[in-house]
Amino acid sequence: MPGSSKQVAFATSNKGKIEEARIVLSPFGIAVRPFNGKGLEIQAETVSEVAAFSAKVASRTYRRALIVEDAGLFIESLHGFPGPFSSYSYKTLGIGGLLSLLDGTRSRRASFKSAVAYCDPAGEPRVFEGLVTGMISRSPSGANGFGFDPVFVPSGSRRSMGQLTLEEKCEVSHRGEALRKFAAWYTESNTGQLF
Ligand code: ITT
Repeated sequence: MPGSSKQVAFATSNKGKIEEARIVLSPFGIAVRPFNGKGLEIQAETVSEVAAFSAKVASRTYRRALIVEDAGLFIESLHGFPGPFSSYSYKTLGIGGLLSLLDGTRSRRASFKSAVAYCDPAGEPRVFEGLVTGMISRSPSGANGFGFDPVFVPSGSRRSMGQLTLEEKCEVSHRGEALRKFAAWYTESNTGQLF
């Protein structure tokens, strides 16, 4: 029912993702309910496969409709690393370790990819993708956002995502794009709880 208010459960352990989803989805009249039950995460080459699998398993396990989002940082000169290993790389290498891997490399081009997967207990997952291209800076700057934001400078920006407000980040980010695609479908579809 277009124009009506809906809500969606977002299964994630990352509070930053919840904040960003609220910023992007509230103008569509979609309220975000954090849900602590993401379940299994497979290792796969694409964020879409990971998100689709997690959403399907979690929706069946918890018997509820929900979204899951998987994201990763893909660095060209490292052949796409950390990509699907972004979460693990952030926890182990950290920002400093990632910058060391780029010492002496000429190209610092990179992109963030996001996949938002929606699934209900009886259905198959629907996946919405987003991408932002940019560069890895030589040193971190800014304290906003999370993860690798302080070293990622989106194309056309002079500031890192860590220096952008969350609203500015969401206008250009991979997650913002994927969530807006999800919202366009969700507001028009018959699915989702009205409140
Ligand atoms: P959930 O799986 O519980 O949702 P997570 O933080 O583990 O939370 P991902 O596996 O999707 O989420 O994210 C992989 C990592 O990629 C994440 O931990 C960050 O280090 C990095 N990352 C993803 N999106 C990012 C963003 O918008 N800004 C900065 N770093 C990001």
